[in-house]
Amino acid sequence: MTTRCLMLSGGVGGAKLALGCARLLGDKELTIVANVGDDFWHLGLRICPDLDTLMYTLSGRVNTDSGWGRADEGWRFLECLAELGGPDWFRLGDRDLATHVLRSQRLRAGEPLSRITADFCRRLGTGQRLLPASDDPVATRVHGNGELLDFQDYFVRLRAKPAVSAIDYAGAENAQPAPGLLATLADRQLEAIVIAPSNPWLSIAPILAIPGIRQALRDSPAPVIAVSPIVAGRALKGPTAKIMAELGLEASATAIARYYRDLLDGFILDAADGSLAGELQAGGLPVRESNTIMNTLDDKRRLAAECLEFAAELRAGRR
Ligand code: FO1
Repeated sequence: MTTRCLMLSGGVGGAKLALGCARLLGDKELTIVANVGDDFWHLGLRICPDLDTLMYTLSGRVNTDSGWGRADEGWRFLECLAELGGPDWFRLGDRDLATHVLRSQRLRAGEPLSRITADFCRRLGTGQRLLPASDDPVATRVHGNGELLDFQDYFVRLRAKPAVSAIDYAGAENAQPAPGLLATLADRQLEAIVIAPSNPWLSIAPILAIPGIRQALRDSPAPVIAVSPIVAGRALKGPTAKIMAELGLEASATAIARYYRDLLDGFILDAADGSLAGELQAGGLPVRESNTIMNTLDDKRRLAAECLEFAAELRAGRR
């Protein structure tokens, strides 16, 4: 299969579909745009979880149990940190630490995140193009329990327990899309844009909040397809369903499709939600049913292939 594809991704679910796509397509055909709203400074280090999850997943180095961090990890640094009274709630492994130390040093020396990421990917043997959504800082912040919480404080330290009343993306309004991103979206050879089954509010919205990206998605010659992260009212992973309820939304694939509606040319929902397809289609949104649970590499490849086939059908329908 040859298809030029761009994927918007955040977190573990996004990285799984990105791996499926990477296994189907040639390196040069796939661009993955990673959420940077989870990025933060911790212990003097710049941590970029979604970029690293993608980089480790695509290069075969990810810890497949947690879905983040490196496989075969050691925790001596964290043990010693705790011994000295340091913050050990965010688990930085010994191997993973090398990424954060070197990235932080290079950022401090003035190199842009996109260039550092491209260099790390090349050295780890990842041929796909992995782009941070922006080289500028964007910080997802959660308003919960009357407090304004930094994303990792909310997500990891407080285990996503506080009820969310609002979410903002600090810095997004002044951030520029990463170099080359808008040009890729405008490229007439781009054939598919896939919004991965990541959390729309925590992973995808910080990308869409960067001026120019939403419009470029709308104007792109390629069809935009989203894969629902909600199956039968539950999140594939993480607190998506909980957050939807807290924001006053029904936790359903329909609500996800409505959230992205102004961007979408097609929507993939799980076969378990097949009964919801009719209403969406009646509203003018082409829908495809699939098995969206990605446990094995075959699952990831199959779902990726369905996204690309669906995009091809939508392109053919436009001609
Ligand atoms: N997620 C956790 O739930 N607990 C952790 O201690 C943790 C550490 C961590 C270290 C490096 C890294 O790249 C990711 C890490 N994550 C951790 C995942 C991170 O919180 C991600 O932002 C989420 O998975 C959401 O995408």
